[in-house]
Amino acid sequence: FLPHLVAAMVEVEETYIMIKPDGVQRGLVGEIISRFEKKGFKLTGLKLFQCPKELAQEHYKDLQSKPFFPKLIDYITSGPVVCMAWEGVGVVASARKLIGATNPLNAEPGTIRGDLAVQTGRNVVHGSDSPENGKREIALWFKEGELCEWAPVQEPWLKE
Ligand code: IDP
Ligand code: MG
Repeated sequence: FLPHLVAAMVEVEETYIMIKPDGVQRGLVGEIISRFEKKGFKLTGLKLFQCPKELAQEHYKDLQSKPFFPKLIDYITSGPVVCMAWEGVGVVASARKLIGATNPLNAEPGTIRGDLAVQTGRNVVHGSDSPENGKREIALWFKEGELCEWAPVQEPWLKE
């Protein structure tokens, strides 16, 4: 592949990142946001939010048959969460790498879960698992007018 053809194949994606109630209660909000900021992705939405049960159930509907589902819904609605939308080329997979494995004991050091958590049921952060789910989840958690389109001044220093 010629470099310009490869560049044309990479697409700007959106991902939904959420700091779960344990991350908020433990004072990890700044730490977690800074990892995505420092990486160079673009923040397009941010709010502190007390999630209603119905929204948590809709967000995690693919897991509704799992035995841990009721506890998961209790956990996600147990206190405020920080909802974020992030944008960038390859942001979905890259954010999952920054977050680390679902079970924090299996998450590599250097990842958010690897550095900051010990249990699957208290793994401090969520990240969308595909570009399609990124779009779906951002539409689920944010209302119209809550997202910002903007051009970070650092962009020429991140992208050649
Ligand atoms: P992910 O958050 O890494 O994408 P998923 O398998 O999509 O992992 O599960 C969603 C969330 O459900 C997890 O982040 C975790 O909070 C919770 N969860 C998953 N598996 C278990 C479990 O076996 N026990 C308790 N909670 C679980
Ligand atoms: Mg998942």
